[in-house]
Amino acid sequence: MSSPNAKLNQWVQQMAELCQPEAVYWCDGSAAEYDEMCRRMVACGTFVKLNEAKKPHSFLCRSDPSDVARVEDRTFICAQTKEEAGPTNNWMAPDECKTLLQGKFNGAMRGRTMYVIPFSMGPIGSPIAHIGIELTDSPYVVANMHIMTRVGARVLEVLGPDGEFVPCLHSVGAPLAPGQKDVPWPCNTEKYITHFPDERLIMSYGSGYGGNALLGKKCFALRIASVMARDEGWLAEHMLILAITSPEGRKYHIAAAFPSACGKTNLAMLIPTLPGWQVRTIGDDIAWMKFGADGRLYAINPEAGFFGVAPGTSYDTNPMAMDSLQRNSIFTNVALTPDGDVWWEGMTDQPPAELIDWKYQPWTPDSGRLAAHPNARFTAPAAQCPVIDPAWEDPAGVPIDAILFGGRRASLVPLIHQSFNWRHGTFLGSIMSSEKTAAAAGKVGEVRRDPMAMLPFCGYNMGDYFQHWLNIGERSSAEKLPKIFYVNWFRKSPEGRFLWPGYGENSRVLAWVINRVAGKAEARETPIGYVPTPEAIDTSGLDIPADSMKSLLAVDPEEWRAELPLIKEHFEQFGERLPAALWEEYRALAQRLDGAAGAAG
Ligand code: O2Y
Ligand code: MN
Repeated sequence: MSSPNAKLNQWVQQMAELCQPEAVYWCDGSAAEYDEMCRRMVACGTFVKLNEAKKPHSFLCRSDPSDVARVEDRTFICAQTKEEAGPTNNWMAPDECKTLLQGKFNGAMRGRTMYVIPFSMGPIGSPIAHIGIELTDSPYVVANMHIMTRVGARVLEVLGPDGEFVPCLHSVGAPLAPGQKDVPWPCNTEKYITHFPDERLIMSYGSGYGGNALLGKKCFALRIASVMARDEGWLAEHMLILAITSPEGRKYHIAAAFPSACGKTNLAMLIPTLPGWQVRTIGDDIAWMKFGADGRLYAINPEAGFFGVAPGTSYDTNPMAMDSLQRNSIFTNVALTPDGDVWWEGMTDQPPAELIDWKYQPWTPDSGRLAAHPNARFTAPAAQCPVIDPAWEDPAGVPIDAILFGGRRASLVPLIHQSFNWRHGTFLGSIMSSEKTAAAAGKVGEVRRDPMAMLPFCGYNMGDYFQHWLNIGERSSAEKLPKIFYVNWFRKSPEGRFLWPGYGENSRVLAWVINRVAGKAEARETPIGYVPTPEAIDTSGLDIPADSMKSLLAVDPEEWRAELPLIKEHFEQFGERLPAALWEEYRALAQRLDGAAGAAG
């Protein structure tokens, strides 16, 4: 088979000549094709079919223990100059990288099939969506792309004879010699996850896992799409999208960016405890936002599934995620129960008495090691989420009313504050920070800046990215642009106790956000932005002492003044590329803090 698109056919042919697969197969996206991929993977030991009565039509997959997560140190932005990639990205000169990868991909697919996956990021044909073509030698990638994106013949129809697509070349880098027996998880010790922003091209070699291999996700939908968005005047962001309906029946939409370990998936699927409010999920990880004719920003979730972290997900923490993954799902690097179901740390209070762990070893609670890998994942169709919004596949997208930034800070940052305007909101996003948890590499409690949660995902210089955010704010009027907020669910008392209960109670904070958007909620002006008055957050039915509310919403000018040198140091890494407007915001904050300290003293 080939496509009606000559450029695509030529590229596939060239890549097949380079990679020398045994066969080339064009994916049609059908259920039969998905089943065939799974059948092949069961046959070669990559997949274990789970008990049909427990997890219908679902599979367990164990990766090679060396190939378990995104490899940021092997991820490169191959812009023309290092300056264009910026200080937060690894850079390789495009010609040097191409020459190197030419060598790696030469014969890389020998003995394997090259699968051609036409996929749409976003509802097929949506004006906000874009098309990619992934060439891969991994049936695991094909199966996961079936769930995570819209795959198949319809995509080629929309692409037509001269439509644009993002070429995504992927190989696990493990060619098979004639007669050589395959391993369940082929991969290479050398890995290259490379992006060519000028050509809008992705080449990934050596890993079969997650964001390294499912190239529609981080590589396309964030790194390459952020470059497209800069050039075309839209936003490609690492944000969940949710719909929230007020007791009066008005529907609003929120996009929110958080660094890892801040409960992003939980917020996307939140069950409000506040009576009368309803939350529905549109996306849990990525938002593409383009301006509508009315000057508002409209968002789509470019993905069709969830690639969620399994450990910690339970019927207590996220029942909607648990319901989403009960069937038609793939589980990677979790443990297997004796009755053919899956288990991971945090799923139940008591672990099962015995398991087969993610490395295929017998496991008991006394084993002294984890049964599931901390980055174990479930791949589940978004359509299976019981609270998926009816408009989640609307090709027109949903109008965004509010953008939330956030992070995990034990002190300093109040539960919620609102920016003075778009420019100040951009400043808040640019200084986003989070304290490391035990799950992250590095010292626990250390503050890491992660602007807009895009640090590993911005495909160009982040200084220019901030300027792009400022430019977006110039493209419409204040009343049509989303209002920008900053949230911190993780503030602690001096004794180290979380002050805010979190989970469903976060709906109380979302209600304040929406009431601010509607011009109905009280706030006081502080040096860092508008902070709710303690009464403005509905805590009825909650046992939160008034003192705790005061602490949650406190803004301590002295503490903030101590943060200024850290913000300055963060900004200085971008040199001349840091927009002057953000330095102005920095100085304005410093002045307001001086004023507040003066007034207090
Ligand atoms: O380890 C991986 O490859 C998965 S990374 C990932 C997956 C889903 C959502 N977000 C992320 C992320 O790293 O932000
Ligand atoms: Mn993510």
